[in-house]
Amino acid sequence: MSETERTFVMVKPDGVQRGLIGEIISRFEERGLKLVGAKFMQIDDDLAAEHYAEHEDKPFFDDLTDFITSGPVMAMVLEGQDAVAQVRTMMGETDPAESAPGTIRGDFGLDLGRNVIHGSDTEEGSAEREIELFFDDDELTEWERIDETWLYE
Ligand code: D4T
Repeated sequence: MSETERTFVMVKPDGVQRGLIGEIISRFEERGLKLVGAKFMQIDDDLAAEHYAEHEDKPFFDDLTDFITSGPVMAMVLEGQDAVAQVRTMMGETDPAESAPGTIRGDFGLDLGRNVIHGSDTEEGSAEREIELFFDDDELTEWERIDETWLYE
């Protein structure tokens, strides 16, 4: 069943450097997803290791953490109906080369190690864990978009 939920999304350092923050947020806003938290920040080594803990033993772990700490990121929390899965669909595949045109990675990326955006995966608890990792409760705002009655039946 469809339900309102929150997901963690981050424009990675390559997306920030390439001036894609506005374009990416626009896509989510236009789709109807509601921004409830946002933070322009630099990830330190500890946060990178924690965020990517599941990849700790992978050969690409060091490159991944070097990359994610290499420049500022735009971290945000989006809310909406099935927000986690909808954002994943809008992002495309992990590898931009395999992502369909029309998706964020399919439109703005070519290389697996520079895939522009992160969004929580659909595994139970992933989004909550990542939101807590990046945001304090008082950094998230509950509000109603004026178009909500036109977005949802
Ligand atoms: P993120 O977490 O960045 O949104 O990506 P995904 O959720 O789509 O994919 P992931 O966790 O499997 O990979 C995390 C991150 O690692 C990079 N990566 C991945 C890489 O550099 N080489 C690889 O072989 C893989 C599998 C890309 C995304």
